[in-house]
Parts: sequence; structure tokens; C-alpha cells
Amino acid sequence: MNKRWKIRPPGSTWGDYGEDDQLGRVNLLTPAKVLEGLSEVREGESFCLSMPLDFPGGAVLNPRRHPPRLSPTLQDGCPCLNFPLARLDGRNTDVLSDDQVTLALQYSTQWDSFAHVGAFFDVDGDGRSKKVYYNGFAANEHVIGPFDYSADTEHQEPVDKPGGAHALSIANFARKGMQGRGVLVDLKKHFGLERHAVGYEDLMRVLEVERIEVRPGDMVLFRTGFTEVLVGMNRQPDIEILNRTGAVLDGRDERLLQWVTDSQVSALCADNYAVEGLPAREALGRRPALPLHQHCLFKLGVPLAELWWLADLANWLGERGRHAFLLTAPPLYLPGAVGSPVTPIATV
Ligand code: UVW
Repeated sequence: MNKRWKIRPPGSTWGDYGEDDQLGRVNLLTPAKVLEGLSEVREGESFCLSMPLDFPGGAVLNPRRHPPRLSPTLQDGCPCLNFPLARLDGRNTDVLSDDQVTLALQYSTQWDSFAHVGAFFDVDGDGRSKKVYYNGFAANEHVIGPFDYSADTEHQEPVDKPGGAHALSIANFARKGMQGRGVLVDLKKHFGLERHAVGYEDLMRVLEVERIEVRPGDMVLFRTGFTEVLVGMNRQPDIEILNRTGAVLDGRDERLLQWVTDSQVSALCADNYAVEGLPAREALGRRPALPLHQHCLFKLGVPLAELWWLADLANWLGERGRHAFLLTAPPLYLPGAVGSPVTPIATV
């Protein structure tokens, strides 16, 4: 019996990769998978799949997330930018600059860890739902915040423990390396720049028409054109336009979710805001607000990545009728963090 759960969510992979597993489908990024990615490298050309991290600009895409603020560190109380070390010792010839940043970790091109979205679930089978994350890691036991919030009242208890994701943090993916075979699906080519909810049928048609083979362990990248429109707004995003821009996965399409399960992809990455469409389509009764996030991050252990820059890679591959490449996309090795900026590199 597992220490943290007796009952796992239906359709989840909890326990499949070990009792204490924190990598989920990322386990499929094996040495063989890295070699498979390497075998897709034919020209040795590399593409940076990140936007500059001060995009989107402002806080309109998500009011919780603000642009990075850079500042110099302090050297004896003096901002350390262009600081002559001769001020410390007259013989020194050096000039020193050294800085720091306040950064919302999911502001721009990013990875979501499994600590990003959990759910209420009755892991003990005693009729009481608990706040848990992938593989039963528990809120305020493993993923610790300043308050223990209750769902249906204003009630909250302060938590007197060191905060952060002590399990499931983004550091797990950094240590793993996030390298393997990447496959790009160009949804912009098929659905244009208008908002379009891509369901199972749509996706199957694109994979078939493009003859794209998605193999177990692949990291799948969806190009929608969203960041292309966003970057064109030059850090002054127009949210009305963006809310109507680009394809999004339909997280309420059960067949699409089943495809994510059955295909055994190791990660889903997109150039749009949330991979899935938010708000998701209406659904009756109690249900996740972020259904694809819940399916991937909570149930399967499939990381999501968002706001990637895919235009250059997609155009290059498209001109050559190619879809696969070596993807190398480690997040920051930042223990305790829920999300992370990333500078993914595709090598073709
Ligand atoms: C949300 O909070 C909506 O998360 P994400 O950036 O993963 O879409």
C-alpha cells in the first residue's frame, strides 16, 4: 500500500513509476529516447524557443504575474554596476557588475511543475477529500504555503512550516535534463490565427495529413501563432485581441485527454498561454476549471510548457517537410519552485 494514498484518481499513473515518483511521464526520457532525439539531428542548426523574458509585458495575461525587475546587487551599500574594484583596493584594475532579479517564474516562456495544479481527492477512501498533487503528495505536508485554505469558507489557518514545493518542485525536471525527441504540430498552419478549440478529431486529422508520428516519450510542441501576435504587440499586450488569437487544446474533450494518456507523450508544450483554452468550455457539476492541467499535471505526470517561441523552428521544419528534432529544455534548478523560465533549444 502506498504511504500517501489508498485510492488513486481514475485514469491516473500514480504509483506506476514507483511509490515516491516525482517525474511521471518524464521517466520516459530515457537514454534511448535521448539517442532517438539525437538521430533527428541532421544539420546541426539550433533554434532558441524562448521569448525574451520581459514579454508579454505588463500583467494583463495574468494579473498575478508581473514583468521581471532587474537591479544591481549591493557592494558595501553601493549598487554594483560598473563598480571599480579600485574603490576597495587602489591596485585593482577591475570593473564589476553583478545583478539580481525579481521574477514571476511563470511570467514568460516557462515550464509548469506537478506542484502547479493539484485537486481535492479522497486518497484515503474515507469520504473526505484532501488537497493533493501528483502521486498523492499533499498540500501543506509536501507543497507548503503560508495558509491552509479551506475550499468553501473564508477560513484559513496559518501554516508554520518552511514554505515551497518540498516535493514535485521544478528542480526534478532540471536534474532530469528534459532532453529527448521533440515533435512539432503546426496548428497555425491548419487553423489560422483565429481562436479555435482543437479537439481529438482535429488533432488526429492534422497528425494524419502531416504524417506526424508521435511516439511514446516524445515531447509534443504545438505552434498556434499566439506568441507571434504577442511579440508583435511589443510589450503592450491587447488582451481582447489575444483572447481571440490562436488555437487552444479543448481540455473538456475526453477523447483528447485519452489521447494524451494513450500516446504516452512525456510533455506538452505550446506557444500559447495555457496549452488549453481558458476559460474551459462550461461543464455541469463539480469539475476542474483547468481540465487539461488536471489531467496532465495531477493525474498523469505530464508537464506542461507555455508561451514558447515556435515560429522560427516551425517555419524551418515546415519548409523541409520535417516535424522531429532534438529538444533540450531544462528549467532552472531551483529547489522548492513551482514553475520556471526555460530557454528551450531545438536542434535539427
Ligand atoms: C494558470 O494559472 C492558468 O496557469 P498556467 O500559466 O499554467 O496556464
